[in-house]
Amino acid sequence: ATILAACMFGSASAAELVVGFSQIGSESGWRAAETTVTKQEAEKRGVDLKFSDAQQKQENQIKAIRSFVAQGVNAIFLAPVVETGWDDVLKEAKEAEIPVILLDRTIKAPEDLYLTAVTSDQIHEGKVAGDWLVKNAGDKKCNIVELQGTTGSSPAIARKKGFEEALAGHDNFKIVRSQTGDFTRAKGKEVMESFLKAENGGKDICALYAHNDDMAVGGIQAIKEAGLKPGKDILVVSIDAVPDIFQAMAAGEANATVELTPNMAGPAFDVLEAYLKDKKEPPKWIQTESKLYTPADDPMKVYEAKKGLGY
Ligand code: GYE
Repeated sequence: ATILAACMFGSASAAELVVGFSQIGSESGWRAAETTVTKQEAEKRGVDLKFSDAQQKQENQIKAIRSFVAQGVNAIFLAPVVETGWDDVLKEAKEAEIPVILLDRTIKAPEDLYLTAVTSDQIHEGKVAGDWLVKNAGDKKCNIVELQGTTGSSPAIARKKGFEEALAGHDNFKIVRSQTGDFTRAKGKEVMESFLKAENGGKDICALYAHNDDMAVGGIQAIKEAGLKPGKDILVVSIDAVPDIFQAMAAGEANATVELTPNMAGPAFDVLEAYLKDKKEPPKWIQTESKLYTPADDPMKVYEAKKGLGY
């Protein structure tokens, strides 16, 4: 019977789930880990994962989704690069009765166009980062420079908002420069160089807030090249908790990060399997944890532990 089934259904077994995954790209260490973990989770569960890398372009993601619909996949995972512009293509998936699960970023679209979203609370992440700074930078005047994530993406919008909420009412803190570094190390470094130049070689900057660790690592490099000490002359706070930021912490060059799990796929597959089996509707939002790490948390130990987790 096994052989017969194999003949009838090709190489995949009859029960095998086919899931299309439209990934943004590989702009950050965190995202590369998310891709690795998603592939591992699929393999562990016997899911046939069709992977598509959009090279940061929404139009490529829209094409990928259309192709998944044409192939008749059982479900689609979408990590949406920006918040808006998804309605039409998601309606097409809905008409084809293919459930869509959002991974790590949210969108502005009617809720019935996707099954659920597995994400962190990105406003909260920004708030945690800002609270850390307010508590630890003292009462002196503190000029902050901000490296934003990809323009129009939910984490860039929300992490900015949450951070500003934390600063509200603390008048000694001021964001003096804020620009996108597109979540990449190279762009983070480049933009930080321009911030340093504009702010008296960096002497007028008290802290760097980066929407992800990769940009912080690029920023740290720029600070060092400007002859200042990151982590001391300029405090560095960011988000993701990738291994490299723990190395920077161990070297005294980074001060705080907020953890984001790269395992969005695990919970996504769990609810998808339950939905396809019993039509069990998941909640619209599956929230992952956001934990603050500082140099007090034995950064080299965390670094070692992280490396097994898709990094
Ligand atoms: O923090 C960043 C990435 O969408 C929340 O995207 C995610 C962000 C993550 O490239 O590193």
